[in-house]
Amino acid sequence: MKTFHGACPHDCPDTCAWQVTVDDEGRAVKFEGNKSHPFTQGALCSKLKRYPERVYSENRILHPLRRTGAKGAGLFERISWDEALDEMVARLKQTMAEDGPLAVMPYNFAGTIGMLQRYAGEQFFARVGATEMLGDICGATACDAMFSVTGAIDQMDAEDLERSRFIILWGTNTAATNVHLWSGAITRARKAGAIVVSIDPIKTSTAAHSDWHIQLNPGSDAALALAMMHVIIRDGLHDQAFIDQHTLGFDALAKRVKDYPPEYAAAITGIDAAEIEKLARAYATTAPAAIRLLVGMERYSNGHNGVRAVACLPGLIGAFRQRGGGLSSFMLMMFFAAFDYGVMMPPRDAPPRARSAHLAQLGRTLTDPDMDPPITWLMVYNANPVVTAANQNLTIEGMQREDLFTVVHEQFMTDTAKYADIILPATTQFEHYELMPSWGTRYVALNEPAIEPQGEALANTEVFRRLSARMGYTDACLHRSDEERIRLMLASGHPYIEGITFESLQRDGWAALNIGDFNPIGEGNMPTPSGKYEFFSQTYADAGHDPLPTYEPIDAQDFGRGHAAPLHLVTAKANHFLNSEYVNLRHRGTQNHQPAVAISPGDAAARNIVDGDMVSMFNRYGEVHVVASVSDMTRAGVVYLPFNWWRESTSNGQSANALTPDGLSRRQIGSNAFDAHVEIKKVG
Ligand SMILES: Nc1nc2c(c(=O)[nH]1)N[C@H]1C(S)=C(S)[C@@H](COP(=O)(O)OP(=O)(O)OC[C@H]3O[C@@H](n4cnc5c(=O)[nH]c(N)nc54)[C@H](O)[C@@H]3O)O[C@H]1N2
Ligand SMILES: Nc1nc2c(c(=O)[nH]1)N[C@H]1C(S)=C(S)[C@@H](COP(=O)(O)OP(=O)(O)OC[C@H]3O[C@@H](n4cnc5c(=O)[nH]c(N)nc54)[C@H](O)[C@@H]3O)O[C@H]1N2
Ligand code: SF4
Ligand SMILES: [Mo]
Repeated sequence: MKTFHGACPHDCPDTCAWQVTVDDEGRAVKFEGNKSHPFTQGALCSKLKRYPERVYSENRILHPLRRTGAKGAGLFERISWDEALDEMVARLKQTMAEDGPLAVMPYNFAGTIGMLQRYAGEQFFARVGATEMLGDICGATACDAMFSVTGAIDQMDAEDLERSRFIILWGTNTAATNVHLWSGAITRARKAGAIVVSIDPIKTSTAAHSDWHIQLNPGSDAALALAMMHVIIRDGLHDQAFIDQHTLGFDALAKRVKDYPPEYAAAITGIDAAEIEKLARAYATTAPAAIRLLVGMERYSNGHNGVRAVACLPGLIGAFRQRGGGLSSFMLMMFFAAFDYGVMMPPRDAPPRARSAHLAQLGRTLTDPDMDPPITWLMVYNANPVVTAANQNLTIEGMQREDLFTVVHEQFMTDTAKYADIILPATTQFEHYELMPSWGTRYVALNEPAIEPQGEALANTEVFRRLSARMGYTDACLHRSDEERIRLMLASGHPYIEGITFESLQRDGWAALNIGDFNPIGEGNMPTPSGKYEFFSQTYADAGHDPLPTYEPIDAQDFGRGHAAPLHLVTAKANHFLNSEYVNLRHRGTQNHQPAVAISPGDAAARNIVDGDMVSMFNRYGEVHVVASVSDMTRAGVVYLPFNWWRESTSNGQSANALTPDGLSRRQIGSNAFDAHVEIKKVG
């Protein structure tokens, strides 16, 4: 028996550390959370408790495969790694020679957020000179908006929420998406008397278990925040000393918020003016007060406005002065600072990429007639865009192109893998090395391979080493071993990781970054252009946006059938799945076995829909057939369908992203705008 340290690879803020015990035959026989890890304390979430089932699933892809049927039909034959790599490289060379390297594109996202496997292909595709995938479908808009106000993304250690006495979970479903923060710091704060408020159009498990649920209209957060600022300034509840010393643009902000009396915001948000007043006063008079936000709010064409307005609130009341007060969100930058990410990134002197495409718009990129050259060689890894990218039907139209050669590196036969010409088998976290940063905690973890790769599975890093060798690329950075890369990333010399070595991580499994009493902007010195907390942003003004926080309505959707679609669709995460992962591993009876759309009793009655009816949700982008769940989970005019489900889960083979447009936030840099409206009718 031997025990190995590891950590969860998923795009989840908790980054739990674990231990795997392997028997003499090399099989993982015991799997548990690492009890010494301060954030996880040995408890894995319900999804990950079943990770060994994922590793040993009979549905794993264990050998390279070549397509034998139509694209999407899921018919494949087994081939060898040599055949697979030869074919990929022959096609790659041909594409580069005939159409140029820009016809080549990677699509890589959040299947693992480890530093090795996530960034494994960056240097290779830079060497090819491929079209670059830019943007993000997770957090870019929110980060940009917070940045424009405070100059920082990491502004509070999430664990300091324990010290808060008023916690607003603003568009984040903490109990489901950030389970250890909920069961840890937030629960401890509540025991000490903290009030927890959830601001969410959906009565999520978080909202249902909070002290106060503000169930506003989707995309109306900026109006709510501006009205709160109206009340705070009107009633003199702002922190004038903090404002005078540390902020920029207060007078302009005070003038702006005069336009947002609570009555006006009530009409936009659907929240009573009296409730807005009460919220504003409670927030401004209970210290320390913290706002926590992740991605819920950013998902609209006006998402940047929402996050920007919300990010102004803590500056107005000087919430950062005290630990436990301020704005808690992604803790990203400390990791980028601490580790030498250059080990995984293209060399600084690499020629600039001549073309980029937005990650959130795969379908558009693959079908755009103006793409010259069009993408004809695509490699998808760490991602399942047929399920997770907006405008599913357009993604499929693109993936179906006969002149497109597609490679998918996967653990399972996903909806995306079915469109591949070649499928490569990928290892799981039990089978490869990984250095796991965390975007929700101060902890880093080492993941050691505990078992041999299953079947012929290979790690992402190994695939790119082999591709590099076959392409004749001799650059040293393309051929480093995983262990060598981890050691180099740890050799940055940054004070955050002083004393953290490969050996110390091997011994303990995890380490805390040396960030001390983390309160980087509590004493001012905001890393903004002005050095102040910017209620007024010249950066926004220069980019043609309103420099002050403002509310703009989200895009009305051209419904394409002669009338405006009346129902707003929210597509967020589901408790039992991690993005599209685990949907294929669900057990009957142990979790939601089929997708359901949550609809309010009034909206259902108006359409003659009763609970349990099979309904069609539709708009100009697609149509999804699911069961209706009539409840008070959503307010009138809003429906909710988790985005995680695969196509096979619905009776007509389309899932939530068949209904989402592939627009971007009006800020242009940043994430998707899922401004989606639908109509619903009974089927059958
Ligand atoms: N169980 C589980 N955990 C996960 C994931 C998962 O799939 N499942 N995914 C992981 C990933 S990749 C991420 S990025 C994080 C994200 O973590 P969260 O940001 O917490 O996740 P979401 O569920 O996308 O969105 C949060 C909430 O925003 C609400 N919301 C939607 N529109 C609005 C709006 O206009 N205003 C407001 N105020 N709220 C709105 C949604 O109803 C939802 O409850 O979770 C991670 N953790
Ligand atoms: N409508 C709507 N759409 C959304 C969202 C939403 O809230 N609403 N949320 C968005 C968000 S926040 C995110 S982060 C994205 C996530 O979108 P994706 O990045 O596509 O995430 P996953 O669904 O987790 O798919 C990752 C795939 O990578 C595979 N994988 C895991 N580990 C490895 C590995 O080591 N190597 C290889 N080669 N493959 C591996 C998994 O088997 C899985 O199929 O979805 C976004 N899409
Ligand atoms: S998905 Fe999140 S909560 Fe679950 S084990 Fe992984 S890091 Fe922990
Ligand atoms: Mo995400």
